[in-house]
Amino acid sequence: MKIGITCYPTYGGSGVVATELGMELAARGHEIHFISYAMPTRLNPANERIYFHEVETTTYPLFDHPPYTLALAVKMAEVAESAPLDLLHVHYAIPHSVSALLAREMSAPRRLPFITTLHGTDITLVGNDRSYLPITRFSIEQSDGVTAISEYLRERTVQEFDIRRPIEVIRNFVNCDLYCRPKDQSRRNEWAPNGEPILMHLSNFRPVKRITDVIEIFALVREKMPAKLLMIGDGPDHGAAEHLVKEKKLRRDVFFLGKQSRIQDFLGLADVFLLPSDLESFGLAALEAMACEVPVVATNVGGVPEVVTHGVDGFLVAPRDVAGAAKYAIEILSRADRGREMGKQARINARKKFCSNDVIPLYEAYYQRVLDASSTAARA
Ligand code: GMT
Repeated sequence: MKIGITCYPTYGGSGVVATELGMELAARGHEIHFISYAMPTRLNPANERIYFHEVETTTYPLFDHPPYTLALAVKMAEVAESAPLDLLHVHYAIPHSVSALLAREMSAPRRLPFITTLHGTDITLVGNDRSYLPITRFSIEQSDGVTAISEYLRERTVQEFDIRRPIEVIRNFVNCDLYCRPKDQSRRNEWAPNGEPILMHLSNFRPVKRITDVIEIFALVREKMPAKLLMIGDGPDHGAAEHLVKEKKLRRDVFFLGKQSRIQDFLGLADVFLLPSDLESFGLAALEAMACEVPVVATNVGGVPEVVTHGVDGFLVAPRDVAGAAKYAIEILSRADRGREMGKQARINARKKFCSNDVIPLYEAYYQRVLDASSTAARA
């Protein structure tokens, strides 16, 4: 198939999923055309079946904000014609789904079905905002196919947007060949030269991620034992987190590593992964950590319980329960094996339920169903 994929190219879960999906599909022989305003962070365009089409917005003195949604729609229609594409797959409803809808209409009578994958705040925060809700609902209803990355997100979309059309749950995935624990752990010495346990967090440091809670949790762990914390990513709450680190006199123990493109090189060095978000419709970072045999301490919110099983491959606490999260992190790190058994179980569960080898064929089958339905509708 020839598939156009649109996503946010920035450091965020939906862009990561879209990029990994495109690369997995290309490896399986499909031709993938990424259409966005910048190259997605994790995209390796070396693969000969991967193309990147940059959307450029023209400014004009009349515009305070260049109309990206329209420029994207035009680029989608152009690529669809020249490639030519079989379908478009957009990640994160706003505004990608609206652009795809325009591109489909512009491409008529040529068929250009589009699939919208819902990821999280496109439904739970932004899409829910009164100014966006009607158009988000409209573009979901108008999509030729809609998928959600967890059962939680599917249910929430149906309830809050009163969606009548079916939404397919295709969960996020991880490539367990790439994401695994390195046998050689010597790189830990860079941050933990005396064999201290390493706690880790990875996100885009937005308020919903509660990264100051990560620091608070670590501070409580640090009161009980020597330990180090690696913070991967960047975003609006970085400053607040650094400030807290100084206030708590933890500067020697907390390392901000910034945005990393090969996070698989870091995750497998951790002993515990912390994800204390106020909301996660899935929690991709937790899954990637699990594949690297890292037990997760996370909040019991949204789709996280579909990923982490409390007491088996990690622990779940109520949102903002910093003391509870610290207690579980200490419990894991105080075990004789420092949580290795739980980490191994985490990888087993990640492979069993979320392996890319099993999930990518679900997308392929779904694409085929949407294409079949679209050609049947065209014949009718
Ligand atoms: O909603 C967001 O935070 C944005 C989105 C993204 O683009 O980064 O993240 C969501 O999608 C991820 C990938 O499917 C999920 O793993 C995250 O749980 C989800 N984030 C939230 O629901 C807060």
